Amino acid sequence: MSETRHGTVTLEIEDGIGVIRIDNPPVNALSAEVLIGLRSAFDRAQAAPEVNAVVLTGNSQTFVAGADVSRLQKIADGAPLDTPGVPRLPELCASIESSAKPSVAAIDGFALGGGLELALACQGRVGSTRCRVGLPELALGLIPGAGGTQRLPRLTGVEAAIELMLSSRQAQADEALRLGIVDAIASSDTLTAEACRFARELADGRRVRSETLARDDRLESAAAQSEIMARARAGVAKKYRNVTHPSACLDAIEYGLEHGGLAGLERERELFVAALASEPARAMLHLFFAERTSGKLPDGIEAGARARKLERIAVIGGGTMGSGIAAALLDAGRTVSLVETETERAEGARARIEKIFQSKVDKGRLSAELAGERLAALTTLVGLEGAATAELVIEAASESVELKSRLFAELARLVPSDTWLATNTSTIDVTILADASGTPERVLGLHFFSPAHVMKLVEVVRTPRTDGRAIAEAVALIRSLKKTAVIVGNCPGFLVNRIFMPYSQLTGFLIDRGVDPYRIDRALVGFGMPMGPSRMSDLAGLDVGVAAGGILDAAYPERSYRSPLRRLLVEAGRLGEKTGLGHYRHAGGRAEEDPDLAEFVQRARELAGSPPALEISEQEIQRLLLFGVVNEACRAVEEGIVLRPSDVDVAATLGMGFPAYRGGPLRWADFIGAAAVRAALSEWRERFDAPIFEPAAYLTDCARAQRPLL
Ligand code: 3H9
Repeated sequence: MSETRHGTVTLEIEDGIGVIRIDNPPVNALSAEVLIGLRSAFDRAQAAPEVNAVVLTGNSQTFVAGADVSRLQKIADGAPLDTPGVPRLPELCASIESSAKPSVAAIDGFALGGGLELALACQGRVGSTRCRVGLPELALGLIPGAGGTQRLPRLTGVEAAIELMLSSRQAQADEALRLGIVDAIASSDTLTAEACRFARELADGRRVRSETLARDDRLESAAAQSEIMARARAGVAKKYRNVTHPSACLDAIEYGLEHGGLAGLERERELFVAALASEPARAMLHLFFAERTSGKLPDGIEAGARARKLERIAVIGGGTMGSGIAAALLDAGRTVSLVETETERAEGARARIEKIFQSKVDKGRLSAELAGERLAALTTLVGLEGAATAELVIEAASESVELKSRLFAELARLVPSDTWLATNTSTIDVTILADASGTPERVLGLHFFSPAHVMKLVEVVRTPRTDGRAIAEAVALIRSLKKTAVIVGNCPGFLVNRIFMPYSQLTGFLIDRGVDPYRIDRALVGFGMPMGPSRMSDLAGLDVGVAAGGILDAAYPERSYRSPLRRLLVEAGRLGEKTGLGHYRHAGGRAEEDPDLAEFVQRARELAGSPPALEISEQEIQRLLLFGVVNEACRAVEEGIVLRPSDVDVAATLGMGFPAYRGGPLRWADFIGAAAVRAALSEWRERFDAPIFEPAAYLTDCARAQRPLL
């Protein structure tokens, strides 16, 4: 056996096979060094007379997770597309595909994006039972750029390829085999040997060699293809707003079907380069790293060896939130005791949790067997004693300071001294509960968003006295639930509710100035929010919103604005979806505009002192509301509520549905420019004589120094 090293890539030659192994932790991304190493190892294998075929593989963790995203981010921000001396991935794929000696990819772990594209260019693919393959480029605002749009459809058929690319999802081994992405499956232990056998069979003609790009055996008929494309285009037009990369992906696929794979590769390249230079790609690449940074612990907190894996967790209160939290914990294999005040309520909570699991089974996301196992780890009981052996207690009782304070005092006496006590409050000052417990170092906030088993964001709230280990262990727990933790300081509204406070206040501000609430909603949906502010208020419940708004107004009185509208609606019993009437009329899951709302709006305007009506464009509506969010986010940054500005963007996209293709409030504001945002706020501050528009110091500093907010 001979071995040569090419940076992070090695070439081992044994029994006629050249095994090229990529080892670039953590995820084997295709960095410049890997690309150079691959080119050099591949050329050497092709040139070596003793090599008959090549096996391309990764390390024990992963095959290749794709192009180096940090490099893509630099290009998106203006760096040159190519680096002298570094091979381009599409060209590397082309030479693998057309080389005289066949190549087989041995895929263990992830083959994503450019990683899968490398494998698709090989003449065969063997996956391990733990392989996961996918083309997630669309989730980064891109399209596959190294042949994915051409080669994948030729292996799986157009329909399956489109579904995989548009969803950005990963397929596991059995599905990859069924779809034709891999030709065979082996265990991780035997993977390389199996791939070598496969490669030998190709080399000596026992297996027919076929280039992916030349294949058409899996492609649907021309008529079926045009039907599939038309359906996909209609779906894309319906689902995506303000972005063009999903339809660019379809363009590349269609071009290749019409003009052949080689022409398709060229078209793909042009569209990939255009997507990479676009604002959505810059925004989504920013979020990719922001999300991975958000759970990083602040200086002074050791994440290391002492962090326990929290296994036994008690949830106090089995309402919608408590049940959702319990379901998320059970789903990640934790043991949960759910504590209620009465047997009937405990049974209600169990039924809610069972329903969540049943729906996963019905949708095919979980086997009935595993759902049964997960539910077997749930105990529902009456009385706080049920929390006595927990390592973490998450309190999700009703939003009452008295009730929660009493619970924290009792829990602190009951549970072992190293049990953390977390509250899921969204409005109560965590230090009050910390003081009530008598052991403030054990107390933190874990603010899940509703529905808790679905929403990805959890705000981990630390008070000045929370033990760093509590934060470290809670963050590790949240990550294990496949959720994203953002560590925030304790303040009214924490992060998301606080920065979106002006969003709802300024909606009222515009309504009081004669702007139609439905028009405001449409403008914000046009911007990319999942729903407008009035529709959202109906969903959350107007009574809940008025109560929470009251707390925030009291906490930040110097810059608060409240229209009387929501209070009037609550007084009339119009509480939103739950009563069938709010800003909208709700029936059968649909929300319809209600002509009767005009009367309430009229009264609200009178109560607000009948301010003059405002002429305002759709873009100004969006900016007025969302610059308010940016401004409050700047305050959160300057007060140290977040550890880093990019945490704001992560929280706003995951917690409020701020469109990812705009990168979050601060990235979006940076696209516009801090100075322009500040100038608009100052102008409104003066024109309306309204303190709610007063620019934050951080915004002013960045604007003056011509510095980005991020
Ligand atoms: C592409 O391929 C374009 C081509 O079509 C065309 C090219 C011409 N690059 O997520 P984790 C880092 S587009 C650089 O926490 P996990 C990540 O930042 C690409 N770095 O791990 C983190 O660093 P740190 C298409 C990357 O186990 C560390 O690795 N591919 C990359 O939860 C661990 O990451 C994708 O979109 C990368 N490609 O999940 C796949 N990937 O420790 C992107 C990760 O310093 N990656 N890092 O914070 C993933 O989806 C997940 O990382 C993966 C592992 C599922 C692989």
